Amino acid sequence: SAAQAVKAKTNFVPTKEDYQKVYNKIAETLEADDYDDGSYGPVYVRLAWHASGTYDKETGTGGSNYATMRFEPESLHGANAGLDTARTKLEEVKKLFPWISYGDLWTLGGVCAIQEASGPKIPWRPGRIDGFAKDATPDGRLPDAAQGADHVRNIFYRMGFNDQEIVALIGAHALGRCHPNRSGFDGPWTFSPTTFSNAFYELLWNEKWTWKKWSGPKQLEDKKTKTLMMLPTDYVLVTDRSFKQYTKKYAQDEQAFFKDFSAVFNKLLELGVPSQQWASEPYELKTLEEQKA
Ligand code: ZEM
Repeated sequence: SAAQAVKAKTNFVPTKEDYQKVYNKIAETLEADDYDDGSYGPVYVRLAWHASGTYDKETGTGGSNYATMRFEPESLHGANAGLDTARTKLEEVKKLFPWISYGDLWTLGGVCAIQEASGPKIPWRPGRIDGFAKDATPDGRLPDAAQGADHVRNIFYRMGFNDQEIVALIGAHALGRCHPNRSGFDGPWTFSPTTFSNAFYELLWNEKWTWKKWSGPKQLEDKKTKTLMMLPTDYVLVTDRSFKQYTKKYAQDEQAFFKDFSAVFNKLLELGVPSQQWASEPYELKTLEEQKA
């Protein structure tokens, strides 16, 4: 009966195996011939980041807990332009696993995308709950790519990160690209935008970067091929005295980057989730490749 179905649903306590099934289904949605560079991975990572990066440590507001980007006006905030593609795609997974919260689904999407793109393992745990439009934070909490080091620090210090963590987090720009119809900026950061690596830092140091001559927003291009880009906020990672020591380290040592990125991305995705809500210790979920025979 309907009542029994509801009871079965409320009594259902998902296990690690259930989350591995969700992970696997997300992984199956990543590849798409008709989208960007053939993968939804980068935009899943961006969704996980924007859902989490609204956190303010002083007030404890924001973060991935309530998945408030489902609602207006947050879904219409300029920084979130284009993230509807990721939310819509992940609905395919939500339909199969209706018991998962949106915050858990979106953050697991980011973890899955990084692991499947040959990135580090990211510990992840369930426990976020769905909230309401009233739980949303005001516009302006996410970074503005046109600004400088002070702005980057103000935004990330508000979330509780230090300079090393800021540099490690922005290395996610190894993945994906800018879209003129979303942010106004144009192009990928690396030659392999669907592979997670330390290429972002290597390119920052090894290429010569010049301001692109165009009518769009101020961005840099690599002098040699003019096919890659850097945002003004990316470039401060090699000009700022404090930031650049970490950028140098991560360019030289991919293992160090992977280790630090794993820790800081896990921290990002947990911001603002009350500790009593966590349903388990963090899991290390397996890649599709690791599950083959
Ligand atoms: Zn991004 N990011 N980001 N970022 N980002 C874009 C794309 C992606 C900044 C930013 O303004 C932009 C972090 C930090 C910062 C990703 C992950 C993470 C784009 C292009 C912009 C403009 C959007 C578009 O046009 O589609 C700024 C200013 C940042 C800090 C100062 C952090 C932290 C991230 C994760 C840990 C990813 C994966 C993308 C690529 C998205 C895609 O669709 O390909």
